[in-house]
Amino acid sequence: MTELPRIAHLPSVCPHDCPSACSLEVEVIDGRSIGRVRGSKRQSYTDGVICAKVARYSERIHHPDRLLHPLRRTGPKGSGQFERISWDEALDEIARRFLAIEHEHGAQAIWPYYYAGTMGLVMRDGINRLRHAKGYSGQYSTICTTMAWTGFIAGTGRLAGPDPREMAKSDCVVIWGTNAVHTQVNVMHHAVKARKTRGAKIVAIDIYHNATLAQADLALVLRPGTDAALACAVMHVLFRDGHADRDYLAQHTDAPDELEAHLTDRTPEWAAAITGLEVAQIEEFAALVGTRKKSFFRLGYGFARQRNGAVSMHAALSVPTVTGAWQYEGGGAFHSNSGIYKWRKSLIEGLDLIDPKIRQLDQSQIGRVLTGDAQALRQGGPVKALFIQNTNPVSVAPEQELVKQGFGRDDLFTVVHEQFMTETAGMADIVLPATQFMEHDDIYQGGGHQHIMWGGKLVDPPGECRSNHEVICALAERLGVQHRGFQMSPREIVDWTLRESGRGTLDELIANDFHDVQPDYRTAHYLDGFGYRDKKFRFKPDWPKVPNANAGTVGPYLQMPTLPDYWAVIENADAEHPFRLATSPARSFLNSTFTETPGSQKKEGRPTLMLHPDDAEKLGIAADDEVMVGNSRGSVYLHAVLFEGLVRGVVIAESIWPNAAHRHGRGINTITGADAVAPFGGAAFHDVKVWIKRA
Ligand SMILES: Nc1nc2c(c(=O)[nH]1)N[C@H]1C(S)=C(S)[C@@H](COP(=O)(O)OP(=O)(O)OC[C@H]3O[C@@H](n4cnc5c(=O)[nH]c(N)nc54)[C@H](O)[C@@H]3O)O[C@H]1N2
Ligand SMILES: Nc1nc2c(c(=O)[nH]1)N[C@H]1C(S)=C(S)[C@@H](COP(=O)(O)OP(=O)(O)OC[C@H]3O[C@@H](n4cnc5c(=O)[nH]c(N)nc54)[C@H](O)[C@@H]3O)O[C@H]1N2
Ligand code: SF4
Ligand SMILES: [Mo]
Repeated sequence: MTELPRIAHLPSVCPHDCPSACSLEVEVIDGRSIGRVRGSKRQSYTDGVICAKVARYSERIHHPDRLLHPLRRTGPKGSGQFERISWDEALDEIARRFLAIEHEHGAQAIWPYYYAGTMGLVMRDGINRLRHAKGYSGQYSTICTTMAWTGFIAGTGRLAGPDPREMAKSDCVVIWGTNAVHTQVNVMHHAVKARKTRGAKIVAIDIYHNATLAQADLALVLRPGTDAALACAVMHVLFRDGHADRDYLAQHTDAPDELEAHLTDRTPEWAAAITGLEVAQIEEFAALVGTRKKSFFRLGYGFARQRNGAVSMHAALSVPTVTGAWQYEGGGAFHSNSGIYKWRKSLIEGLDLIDPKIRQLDQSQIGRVLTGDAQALRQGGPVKALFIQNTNPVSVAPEQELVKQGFGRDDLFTVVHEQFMTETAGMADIVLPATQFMEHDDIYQGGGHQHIMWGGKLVDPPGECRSNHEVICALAERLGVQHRGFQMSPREIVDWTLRESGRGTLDELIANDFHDVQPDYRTAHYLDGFGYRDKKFRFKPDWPKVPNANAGTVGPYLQMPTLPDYWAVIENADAEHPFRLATSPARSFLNSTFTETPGSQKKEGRPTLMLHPDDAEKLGIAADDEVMVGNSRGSVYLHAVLFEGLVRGVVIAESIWPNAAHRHGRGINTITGADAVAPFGGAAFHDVKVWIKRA
């Protein structure tokens, strides 16, 4: 190996679950420790910009509380009493218990459970190879993307859109239902470029006057779950004022005349009553996107985390279709590029071993699954063992009371592979210490952009930490299952996957750190047609048939509106629950990650509830008072922050704090619901009716 200078600047990739998937430049000191982390200037979507929490990553990688050794529980479940054991003892015990459970209850009694704590393809998805090789229960991953992706694909037929760097070439950037300043800072970077260089307007649409709206030229604060009403009224005005591109509509869409007729009575007055916006605001927004054909709609996840979320996403997506914005550089709509990569994942995930008869358990319903809900178990036997990587359900999953009951079961054997003693690890029987991204090799892709990126190992892990891949392979050996993926290194797996997917070789990727795989302009703008066989955009999607992966229909999908419309299936406020709560993301946390770093803790302070001063007064609540917020699922304690930038009756708890940061250890997901959202499932984290009182 060549001698490195005392401080080397080495390339890497942020592995966290964030659409920005930033290319990084990391200061590595003496080949051993991490200094500052910066955004790569070479990768043109990152363009030198990253968020503050990752810039101070040395706090997280060199954190004194990192797990360093395997642990076995010695006290009661959740007591925090563990003893140190060796890796061999840990792996032998896991294998012995898994085999015994399989023998007694069948392989489907074991549920490997994972999510996107790392977005590296090998480390994130390798768990599925073990799952498929053993015939363990499947995971239907619904906690994040299901409603948003379904709503987008419903219109376009494909999960892709114009090059997101085109935001900088737009005349109007519409940031809808994403708090980009918190959740994907690069969107702001490109949008602000457009404002500086060409006088573009930035429109931001949310349910509170958040950090993104503070930077917008037009900030629209509407009632939660009413976005489709706004979209319909905007389209009404576009048709009324001659800003609909009728030639484009005739050529590229399925039912423009029906849409126009349907919108006749979806007036700004109609939408104002539903959304709480002023008629003049709706008119102003419609005039902006009607006259500025280069309008770029950057559609986020947040507004789809409502029980009508798929319908809202599809309605918002329909607006640039009516104006024909897709035809222009800097115009159209973008949500995610996850559809462009088309990986061959048979080696990573062991897809050749899948048995389609095995049940798929809903990730979001882990509380119901573990407490024996027959429907959640798909009428099958109980789950007797969990094997968890890259996720922290005893904090982030809805219906926490059930989740905690489930994890507390004495007859459940739980293994958690983690970097920290999270609230999930705290409930485990065996805890295994995991590497962080700079301590292992992996490949990454951008959801909010179009790069494939290499993140190589930069430093040795502390203590006895092992990567997900190492653990999966070691378990496979002890469980007696075969697949060549278990015999290969991450580098070999990545090289094979790249070659088979037509993306060159690993050496080529490493030589350049990343590849820009943006589809050509005509494809990205759907100029030669949308993703459906007849090439038409769907204003009238056939909801049950929308091509979003492994979907079975759930919820009131038969009542979904056929054309874009306000669909009143949200948890509307009622006499006992006069308020609507959303659990919007905090800036310095990323889900439950970074709740352990001092820099982030200091920035966030304590768990709070933002409420309108008039609502507070009515409830006799003053700033800083402790308040109780609840519904039929339970109740939580937070501290009041009075905030004018809210619609009356709406409250926000920026999240996700550990349960332990709240009184009685009951965190915000105590009161969120796990009922599956139509048409294909998902959790409506921002759609919660509650009562509020002074504690
Ligand atoms: N700092 C930080 N960054 C993150 C995360 C984090 O927790 N913190 N999480 C990461 C993950 S896993 C994901 S999936 C992405 C998600 O990132 P986003 O796409 O930004 O989605 P959300 O974070 O769910 O919510 C975004 C906004 O939607 C708003 N919202 C809620 N309901 C409605 C509604 O009915 N209408 C409208 N118009 N707006 C509504 C919320 O108030 C919030 O401001 O962010 C990632 N990045
Ligand atoms: N109330 C409310 N709840 C929400 C949301 C919300 O907006 N509001 N958002 C939801 C969304 S969008 C999502 S995506 C989920 C996300 O929820 P989670 O999937 O739980 O995401 P994180 O909290 O970031 O937890 C990821 C965990 O993975 C671990 N990890 C990271 N890298 C590795 C690795 O290489 N190996 C191993 N073994 N572990 C690793 C980290 O230490 C961390 O504890 O939360 C959901 N929950
Ligand atoms: S913005 Fe997102 S991808 Fe970029 S460094 Fe921060 S968390 Fe990572
Ligand atoms: Mo997410």
